[in-house]
Amino acid sequence: MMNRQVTLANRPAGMPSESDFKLIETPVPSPGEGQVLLKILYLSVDPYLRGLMRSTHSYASPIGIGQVMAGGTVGEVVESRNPKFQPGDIVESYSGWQEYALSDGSDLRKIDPSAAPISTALGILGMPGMTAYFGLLEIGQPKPGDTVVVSGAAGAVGSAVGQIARIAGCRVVGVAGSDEKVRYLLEELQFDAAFNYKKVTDYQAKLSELCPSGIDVYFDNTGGPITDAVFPLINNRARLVLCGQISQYNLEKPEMGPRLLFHLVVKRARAEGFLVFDYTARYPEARERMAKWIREGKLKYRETVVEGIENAPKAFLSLFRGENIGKELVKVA
Ligand code: NAP
Ligand code: FER
Repeated sequence: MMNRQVTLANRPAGMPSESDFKLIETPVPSPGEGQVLLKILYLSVDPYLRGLMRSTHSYASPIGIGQVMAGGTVGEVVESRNPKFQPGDIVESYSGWQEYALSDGSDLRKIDPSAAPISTALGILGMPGMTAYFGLLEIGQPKPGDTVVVSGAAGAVGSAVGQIARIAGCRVVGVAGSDEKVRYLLEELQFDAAFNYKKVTDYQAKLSELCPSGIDVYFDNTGGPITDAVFPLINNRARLVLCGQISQYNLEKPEMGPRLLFHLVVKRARAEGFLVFDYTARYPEARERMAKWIREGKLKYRETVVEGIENAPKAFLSLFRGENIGKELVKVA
């Protein structure tokens, strides 16, 4: 039996393309003592992978040329030589872009398939959901009545941020890249306001119109000109949550922009970056609250699912074109 895998073929300069990846086949490995064989069912494609495609070191080691692309996965145990796992168990792992993978069990988290669809372990109840929860609640410190602006608002993280801010009693304004996304935010997710940044030229004027009381919390997924437009509108003691800068991930040299930090001085505001991994010990409590909000209908989610391991590169690239609504996933089997 063969294992299809997607490897990194080249380190891209700028926007990656499908030719930067290579689909290969290797024999499905057999589990050794203490190991399990996983059949991957879903894999997650995420913006941070663009950073791992560079040769420079970041929080995780770069992916080597010829190595299997990294990424979060949900799989089924199909063979087990580890007493903690039985065939049929559904687990979250970090197995990357392949159809089968071995694990010694140390990186596996069992998932209860009766509690929620298993794909949510990579989305709303997984890393992106945890990012929204801790980024907004811990770093953003939203108070009832605050105006919260979120960029990348219709994506996996952003769509959860806006809804959690609503649950926290805030007024929520989303920025997203299509009319369909804006409709989704307003009609399905009950955002108070939203606009399509691809159709608006003066972001500051638009935000000022949509945030008549100024901005108390900004949750930044994109950076770039959207973020530039936020600074002049922040209120005293505003919190800028620096979650991601996707507009910058494919640039080869830093973009020159206006120097805006003086706004933080006069508004006594705080801009703080965070990485979700610092909160892993608290994922269980967050997952429980988020699952409850989902059951109560207060927290909705969407997934954009592409089928087949061979389409993983396409799915990944679609993130940078904004083709996804909610969490972008690949259904592997
Ligand atoms: P996502 O939002 O589901 O997908 C990416 C979205 O980014 C696209 O749908 C697209 O939507 C938008 N985008 C792409 N290029 C853009 C550009 N040039 N300007 C503005 N928007 C652009 O992805 P996600 O997984 O939820 O991640 C969102 C952000 O959170 C990313 O920056 C990611 O790196 C960050 N993140 C950080 C952590 C952490 O621990 N700090 C953890 C997870 C994710 P549009 O149609 O709106 O353009
Ligand atoms: C992300 C962007 C960046 C992310 C992690 C990072 C988990 C970390 C980068 C680094 O440490 O260099 O979306 O998600």
